[in-house]
Amino acid sequence: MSAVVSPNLLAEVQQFLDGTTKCGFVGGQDVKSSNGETFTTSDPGSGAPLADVYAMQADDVDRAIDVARDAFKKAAWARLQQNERSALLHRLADAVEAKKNVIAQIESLDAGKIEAQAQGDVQNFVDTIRYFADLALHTQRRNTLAVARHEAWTMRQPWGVCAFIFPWNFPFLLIGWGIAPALAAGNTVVIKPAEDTPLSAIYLAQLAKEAGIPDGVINVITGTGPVAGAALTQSTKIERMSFTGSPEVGRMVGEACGRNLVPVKLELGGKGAAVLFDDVDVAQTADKLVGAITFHAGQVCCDATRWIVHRDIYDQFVDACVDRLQKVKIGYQLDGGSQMGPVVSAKQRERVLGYLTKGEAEGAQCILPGGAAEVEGYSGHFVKPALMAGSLDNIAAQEEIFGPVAYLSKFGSEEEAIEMANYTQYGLANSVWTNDMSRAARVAEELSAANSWINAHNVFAHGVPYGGVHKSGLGGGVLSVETLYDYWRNISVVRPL
Ligand code: TXE
Repeated sequence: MSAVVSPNLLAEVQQFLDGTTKCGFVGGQDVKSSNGETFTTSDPGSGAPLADVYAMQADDVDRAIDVARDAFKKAAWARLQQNERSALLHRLADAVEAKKNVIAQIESLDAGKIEAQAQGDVQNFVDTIRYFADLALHTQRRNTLAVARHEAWTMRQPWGVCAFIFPWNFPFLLIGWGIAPALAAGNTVVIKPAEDTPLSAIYLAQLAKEAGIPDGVINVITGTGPVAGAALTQSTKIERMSFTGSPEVGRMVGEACGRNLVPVKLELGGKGAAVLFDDVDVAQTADKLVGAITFHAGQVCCDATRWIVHRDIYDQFVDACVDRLQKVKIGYQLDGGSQMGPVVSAKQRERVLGYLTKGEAEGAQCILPGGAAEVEGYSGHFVKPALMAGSLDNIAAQEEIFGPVAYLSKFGSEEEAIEMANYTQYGLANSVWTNDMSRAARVAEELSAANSWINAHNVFAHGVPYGGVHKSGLGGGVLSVETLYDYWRNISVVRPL
């Protein structure tokens, strides 16, 4: 049903979009919703509808979980030799890599992401699948313990059905971060993509079948949060839950899982700080931080959204940032040359603009006022970058805005900088900027979050754990060997000799 018209559209993407109403994918088959309800996903850059998608109901979700349970129990997935399972995951990675441009364009259209950035996301998905496939292959699943006059051993076994609820900012990449360890460990998965961005998940499920992943191992249920998402979180038949999204919904997910004693991983928002000391190269630091805050229009949970700057370089830094932010080329996500695309939806744009108004009403100075942006030929949800300054008690300094908005404050001493950076309920990621490496290490370790970068922001590597604490989440994070262990349960057996 797509109404998108772009000279850059790939024929295969057009074909995918031209099909009939998009289905969920359960047990290796397309599935419609039991009551026929659908929703429409649209292109944030043009406002054009992309596809109608079936909105799964509670009974659909229940069936999908049953299918995933059957696949876990009956099908060979959990009982495959690890080398066979890892080989199949590599085939999935190969299949995704072969369709990288197609998936990236679907993602770009659905999420409003600059196409080159979406290609990076798809590559990251591929790398994540390969990382966990290899890690599982080389990780001992049985340890023998020394117990006096007894033989004892501990085995790691997959849990069963693992449920995943994903947001709209990195729809495809986050699926990879989520399901790769679960699948490598031998679990089956039920995925609920965000209603704003369901298309790359649907495409993936079909591709996984073609790559030889057994039916029922990867299932996708499309639908709304309050119906399909809630049904998934309330199920007593899932063994683990992983949620990425807002703290508000995260609390509800945690409560529902707590009632059923289902282990839960929550990856929530952030309000990261970048602390800039007076010895930094101001121009270079401004380049990097402006690049980070405008990347995917600031819809990145680990962004540095509070820039805490030494008073001696404050004015110089502000000038450098204003200059760069004004030059950012806002444009349609598939047009080469665009540096910043739209935000995901009209609702998200309202949210971003609302924080600018509320922040100003509470006394923040709007150094760059931001606001809605016009892009010729497109009626999408574009916003201009904004720069605010003032008290860290301001709503714009305390709440996650999820747009291209940075909030500036000044500090004098190192202690003051640490205190200011830690003045938040969130605890996801911060960065320290200085050429003094002892100070950098000292401050990085004092910042109250799970991740600190030095002279960089938003750098990820497979094997380096990533995840939030406090209001940013719980459950151990992603991307590391510990994540793989999360998807195995331990069984200890002891017998007398
Ligand atoms: O997120 P929601 P929204 C933050 C960001 C953003 C704000 C609101 O600040 O502006 O949240 O975004 C599903 N039971 N982040 O409203 O609602 C929903 O369908 C079960 C940060 O879009 O949390 C989607 O799949 N599931 C974040 C997913 O939850 C429910 C990324 C996320 O949607 C549900 C996204 C329910 N009752 C937003 N209600 C990050 N950490 O990166 C909704 N969902």
